[in-house]
Amino acid sequence: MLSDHVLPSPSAGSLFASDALLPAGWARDVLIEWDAAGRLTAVTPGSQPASGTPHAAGPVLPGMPNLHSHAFQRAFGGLTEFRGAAQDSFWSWRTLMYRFASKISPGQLEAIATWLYVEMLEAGYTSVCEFHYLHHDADGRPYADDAELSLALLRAAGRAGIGLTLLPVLYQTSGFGGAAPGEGQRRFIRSTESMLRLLERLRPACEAQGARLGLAPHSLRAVPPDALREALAGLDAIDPSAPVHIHIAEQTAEVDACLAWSGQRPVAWLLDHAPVDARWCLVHATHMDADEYRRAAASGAVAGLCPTTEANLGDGIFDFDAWRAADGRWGLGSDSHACVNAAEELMMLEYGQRLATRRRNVGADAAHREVATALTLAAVQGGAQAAGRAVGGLAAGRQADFVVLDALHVALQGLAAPAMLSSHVFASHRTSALDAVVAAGQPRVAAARHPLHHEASAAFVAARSRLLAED
Ligand code: NGQ
Ligand code: ZN
Repeated sequence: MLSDHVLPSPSAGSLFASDALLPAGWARDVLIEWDAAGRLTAVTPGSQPASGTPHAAGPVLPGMPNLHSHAFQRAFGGLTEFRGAAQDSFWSWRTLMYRFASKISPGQLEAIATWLYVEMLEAGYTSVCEFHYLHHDADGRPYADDAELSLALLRAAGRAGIGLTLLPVLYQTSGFGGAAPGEGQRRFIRSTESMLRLLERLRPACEAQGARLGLAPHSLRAVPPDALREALAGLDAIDPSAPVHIHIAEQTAEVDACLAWSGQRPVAWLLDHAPVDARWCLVHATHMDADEYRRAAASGAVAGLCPTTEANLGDGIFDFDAWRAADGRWGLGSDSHACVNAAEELMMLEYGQRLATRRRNVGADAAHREVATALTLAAVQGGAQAAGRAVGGLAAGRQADFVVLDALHVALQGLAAPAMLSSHVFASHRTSALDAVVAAGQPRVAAARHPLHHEASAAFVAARSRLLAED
């Protein structure tokens, strides 16, 4: 078990940064101030450094919201990178993942998630949307407390000190047209009614922790149309602005199956049958036609891009040019946690686009010439929208979530601030150039380490060893 690590008690604070990345771009001599609730009260460029105000060790960036996580999958990272079938695929990976998921106990989930959230903070993420579908025990029976595993995730986020959007997942079928769920899916299954009861049960616990509660219909494969409608109506009765996330069009086989079932592609079907708007996060949305790119962007929904997982699983490449031409919003998720590092996701996103288009600096835009700057600002904004929390960057009224780069790191030293961020993303080891991470105004990571680093990593390793020994 983990010891009782006590997070610092909330207090107001301030920081002077020679350079800070504000929503409109880089600014000089910025005084950042927040209150005891962890909210920014003022962000003032052109300030004088006052004595007594701490100075940042390098450029200050907005903390990155991670918009898509399946925490338990962190423990089997690296364990599917071998040839199983003659042709391994997303679907053969999923079979291995289900086998692993079938064994995890509540204590193991908590240990895995606590370490994962520590890793996230150490790698520049200050909040996370947890797309949580492991609901029941290994036999598919509800725990004595039906919210057991959801509460384990809430505790893990609370102990690590990362902001949370908890998205309990509705999962009912194994394919389009109401196909019965398989053996490997029994821990995921809930009636719509049981989901709405779970949301009611979780609401006060989330509120107490400053976490946001939303709902995640797993996919159109897993949630039939009637259940989707009823669940959304039930969610609206609880919180009409709660976030809604769904996996969609990640694999071409899903597109083909949806066409066979309905005559429509998944994103087109969803846009025609659900009230998709700015509350929604379309996770992956990899395979859309030109019309779907235009319509999905116009809906105001966020595209939840998970570049390293999409590469790891062989999903395909999102058409970033088409999405941006339509003014689409987007953010980043670490999903299966093959990689847990905000800067590395940015790098992978940009490199995927370079490989596909044979161009460079695809992510730069008219307002920001530096790719890393442009991508960071857009991903923070889209991530905040998907999270349904005020975590959209360094501005008064938002949460004090930020990252301080280490200006003395070899890859950064002597460079101008925008080039430091570029080097952090494209030319450093990407965690080594981080000095400090602050979430909700509280220092979570100092000198690149979270206080729970050793304890939580040891508990993670022990949990993984036990899981593998049961194989
Ligand atoms: C998941 N993961 O729910 O963990 C999915 C796989 C599925 C990703 N799509 C399962 N990356 O989509 O059926
Ligand atoms: Zn996912």
